[in-house]
Amino acid sequence: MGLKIYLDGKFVPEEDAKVSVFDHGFLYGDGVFEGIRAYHNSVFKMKEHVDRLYDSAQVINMKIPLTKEEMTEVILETCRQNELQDCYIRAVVSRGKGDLGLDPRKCSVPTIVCIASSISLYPDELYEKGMEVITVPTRRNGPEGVNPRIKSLNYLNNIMAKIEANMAGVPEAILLNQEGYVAECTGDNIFIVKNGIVKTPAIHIGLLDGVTRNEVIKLAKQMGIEVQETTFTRYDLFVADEVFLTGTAAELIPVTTIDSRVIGDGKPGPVFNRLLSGFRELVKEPGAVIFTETGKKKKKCKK
Ligand code: PXG
Repeated sequence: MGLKIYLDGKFVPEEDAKVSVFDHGFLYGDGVFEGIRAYHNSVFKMKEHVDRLYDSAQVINMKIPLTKEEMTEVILETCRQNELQDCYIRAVVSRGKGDLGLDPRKCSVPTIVCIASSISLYPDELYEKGMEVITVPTRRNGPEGVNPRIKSLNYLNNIMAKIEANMAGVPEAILLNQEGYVAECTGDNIFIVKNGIVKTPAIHIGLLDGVTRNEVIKLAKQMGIEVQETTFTRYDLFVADEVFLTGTAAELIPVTTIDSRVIGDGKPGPVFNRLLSGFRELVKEPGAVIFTETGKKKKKCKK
């Protein structure tokens, strides 16, 4: 059975979910998005994702024609329409339909899409054995260009890095910034552990302010582990005791080799294991509820 997609105020079957070829999201990558996850009938960190979506839109000077409350409801209703209680949700807002010129003033209304689908996860084996990654020649966009804090529809920088990872036969790539400091991966943030201290690149060096990243920082602090948001290089990656990645899809995933160097003792480390267990407890806490008892009753009444 196909998905029901939210498109500009309506739910339509996926085969009818079509956007104009004059949409500036298509022509120029002019727009913003979020990747969100629902666990056991509840959307994880809804507010954080909706806030980031509106911040991204604000920075590109695009007014989303829904309030945050309405957007929250669109996301929940998309899960309901597809009867999904554990899923990956993609909310997309593009500049909308314009003409062939790049002037956004020609686009009168942003296009809003929300998709909820089953999630494709990394295989369990990677969580147990760890992942091989490489650093790639493509550098992360600098904050003075398209700031990586904007979760924009222009992911070419990350896609270039992903191609380089694909060519090397590994699932993820680490991007450095223009100065050679470690920034992040194509769709994940990065952490290292050295002498019991958890370190992750500071936001200002140019990376996405990841929702999972922030939860992991909070968790580590709650566990009494020192956390530093700082700068570090490939050297620090190679000599780290542990390296792991964080993201909505991946949650926390251990890295065991980088550019063929074995990290630590080549298996997921103790700090990683504690943080992953902590995170998996966190996702069980109730968040924005998809199906409430009253919601279910309402659905029945309509039939
Ligand atoms: N950095 C980048 C560049 C991202 O796109 C993250 C970090 C992690 O952030 P969150 O907020 O999810 O903890 C992301 C988000 C995919 C996919 O299909 C993943 C992301 C975005 C788009 C697609 O793997 N990750």
